[in-house]
Amino acid sequence: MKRILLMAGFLLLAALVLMALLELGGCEITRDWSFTSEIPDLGIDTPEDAVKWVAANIEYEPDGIWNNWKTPKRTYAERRGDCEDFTALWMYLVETQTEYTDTYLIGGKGATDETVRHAYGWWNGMYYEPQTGGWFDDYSWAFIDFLKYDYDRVMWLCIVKDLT
Ligand SMILES: [Ca+2]
Ligand SMILES: [Ca+2]
Repeated sequence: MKRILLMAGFLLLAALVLMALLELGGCEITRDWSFTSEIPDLGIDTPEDAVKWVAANIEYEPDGIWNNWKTPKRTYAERRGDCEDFTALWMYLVETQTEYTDTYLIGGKGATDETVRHAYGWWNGMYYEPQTGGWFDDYSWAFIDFLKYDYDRVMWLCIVKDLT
């Protein structure tokens, strides 16, 4: 009898472990590994179209404790994110829906307050602010650049840092 109970206990434990693994697997499956575009054609032809589209359609939502880099498809699907998510989506739309490439994400510090950290876009000598839909040839009145990541790096960061 004791043996049977022990066996039943082991089976139950194994089942729970298996369910936990499947559950984790389920989370993995919902993540965006492929980057093949499921975002429909949004009628975007230029980086300016893309920045206007993102500003008009994505709502600002701050990250929690972690700085979570969402994949562009997820930001698109949820219609919300914060600065790096806005910028990654802008880059993705430019790179996949226009004839233009070589977009960058810029990390900036506040021009008057260095503790402020912000992400925005850059392409061909122009700064793009996807939270407001504007673009400028000089953004130093607001932010001082401190890092510049290319498209591949940003898409990779969106995979490894999309943790929720
Ligand atoms: Ca963030
Ligand atoms: Ca984020």
